[in-house]
Amino acid sequence: MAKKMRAPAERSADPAAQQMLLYADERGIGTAFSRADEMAPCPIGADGMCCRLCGMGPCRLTKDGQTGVCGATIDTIQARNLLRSIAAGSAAHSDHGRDMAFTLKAVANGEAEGYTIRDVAKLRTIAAHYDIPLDGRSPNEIANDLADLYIAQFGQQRGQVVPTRRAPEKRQRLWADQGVIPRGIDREVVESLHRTHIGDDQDPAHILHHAIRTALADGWGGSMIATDVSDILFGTPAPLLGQANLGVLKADMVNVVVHGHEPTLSDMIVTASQAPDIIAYARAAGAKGINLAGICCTANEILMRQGIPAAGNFLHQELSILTGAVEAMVVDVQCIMQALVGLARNFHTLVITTSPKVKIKGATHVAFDEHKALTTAKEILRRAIDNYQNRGDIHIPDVRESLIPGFSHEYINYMLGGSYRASFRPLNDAIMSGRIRGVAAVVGCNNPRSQQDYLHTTVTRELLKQDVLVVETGCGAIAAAKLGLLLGEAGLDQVGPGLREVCETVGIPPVLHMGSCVDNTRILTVLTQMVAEGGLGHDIDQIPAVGVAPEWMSEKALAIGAYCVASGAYVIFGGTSPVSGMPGKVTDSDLVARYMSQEWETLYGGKLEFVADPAVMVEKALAHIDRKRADLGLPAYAPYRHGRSGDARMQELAGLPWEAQREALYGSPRL
Ligand code: SF4
Ligand code: MSK
Repeated sequence: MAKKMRAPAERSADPAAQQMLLYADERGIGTAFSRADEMAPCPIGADGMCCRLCGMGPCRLTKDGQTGVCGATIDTIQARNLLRSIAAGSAAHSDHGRDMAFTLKAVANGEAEGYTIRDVAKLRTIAAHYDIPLDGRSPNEIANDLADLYIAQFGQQRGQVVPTRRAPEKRQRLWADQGVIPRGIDREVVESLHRTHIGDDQDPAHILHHAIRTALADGWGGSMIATDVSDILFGTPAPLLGQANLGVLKADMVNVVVHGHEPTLSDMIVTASQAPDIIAYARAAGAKGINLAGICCTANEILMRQGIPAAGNFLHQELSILTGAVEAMVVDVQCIMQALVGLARNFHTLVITTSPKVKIKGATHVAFDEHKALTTAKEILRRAIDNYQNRGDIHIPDVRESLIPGFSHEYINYMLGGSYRASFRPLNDAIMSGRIRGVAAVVGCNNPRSQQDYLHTTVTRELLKQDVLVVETGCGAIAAAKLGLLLGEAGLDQVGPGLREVCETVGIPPVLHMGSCVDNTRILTVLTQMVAEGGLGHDIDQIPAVGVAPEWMSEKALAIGAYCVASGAYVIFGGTSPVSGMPGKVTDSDLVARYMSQEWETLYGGKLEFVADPAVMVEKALAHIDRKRADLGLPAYAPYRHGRSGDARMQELAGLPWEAQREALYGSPRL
């Protein structure tokens, strides 16, 4: 039977992507979208019913009561597979955090060419959490101690990974009671691999218990370390104006796209691109200069700190090369498709790998070493400039959107109260009064098996209409940016009346871009600060909040989902469930899914569910928010009570006579 190939509009909701997919089809060039159409996912693997952990298998369990050759049951296999994925995701995030900590150590000791500590205030705040002495010490001395402490968290064998101490006290006690406080980041990941080896842990509940501990080692460990150190070295983000989508590429400049996750090299490429010798070199090659753009979470890192435009999210990596206008795609770690190399052969693009951990056959490798970062960054740019003369026809879609990224938790705190009374009080008050119904984090990847960006933006738009404040990270944030939801006023006509009042009063967009996927830890910090502010309970699970990852695809997403659950959040994933177990066909295969929904809620107050339909995602999210409001004794959501102040109200009144305005505002024509 012929495979159904989707039309461009079915593959992506993004008009720039649609143009490029049409162009790819015309030229007969494959992309992740066409490969997804051509290759149906294996239903047994997709539903988590395949085990390939030993040479007696692989075992495929597709009948009731069937076991693997070793006797493993379907629920054991699903729990083991899930734990392995969470371990891999945690390892990826946390190894990124480790590298950041080593860079901080090198900077503190004057061994990292071109880097400095840009945010001394954040360094001191973070160091103070751990009682590192501050008085009379230089930033480098403090940073050296913090780097040592953070590096030690990875190999630590006993005790408590230190960032977990920043969680609400009640949550820490709960973790201690459950025995899930991570001891050391590497230890939990290694134990995950040990437990899932043939013939080890075979009690699904016990396996999932360690999934929580491993995920906590990521969220309140490796990822939090990555975010902390990135802010200390490269600056804590604050709002600025940026642009997103393929239209940020420039026809008359050398286009260099940075892709991956770590800000270390990309930040230095930004610096190198502004060096007079590099600009002169580009001009000598006939270009007007160098134009940098980002893809995926590297894009988020340099967009929110330096305003470097984002060429797109995960599924834009191939599309940017298809423009023919990219001289070099420079990648570091995670979410980099091997297909880039083959695709680039159709054009002139150099694919340059830089991490000692990531090489791709056929790509150019320029090893990045933070001790001579500026030198490496300039070498990469010179190679890109040399490649400009090889450019052929170009096809850049004239599609780009403006956005305001950079809402770190520090900035949210500041924006709500100003320099002298920075506080989460106004946010808590707005939730308590019902102006803001609740908060949703709409985060995560793209997945070519669904229409790119559609689920992200549909869920976001629907929640905004229901007065839910939305925070976003990762590729979801770029999806919202590309479709124009991250620009203050531009998005306000799409939001409910109470949320609109708050956004107008504070001067914020209704969707806050909070960074890369590693920066989901910023959301944990915001939730912790909301608890500390008071009025919304004593722990994260009491806050009217949800997390949604509508287009997830990476193992990191599963780790994020699990640490959010362990922190008390209701998390909804879209797409397919890796533990669904062929519903209706194998009746004994839903134990793990039920455990993650029901038992995790009993144990941690959070739960993880997989929901394919965006309308149901929104319905479930709102039901959860309303239940949490009721549990707190807050007034039920009643949108008609709001929207009578702010800019909208002023515009309404502007057309009325003076006395009528006074009467409407103060109940009397005279004061
Ligand atoms: Fe099959 Fe058991 Fe080996 Fe898995 S561990 S492949 S279920 S024999
Ligand atoms: S890059 S993990 S596709 S968010 Fe962080 Fe995007 Fe998901 Fe990769």
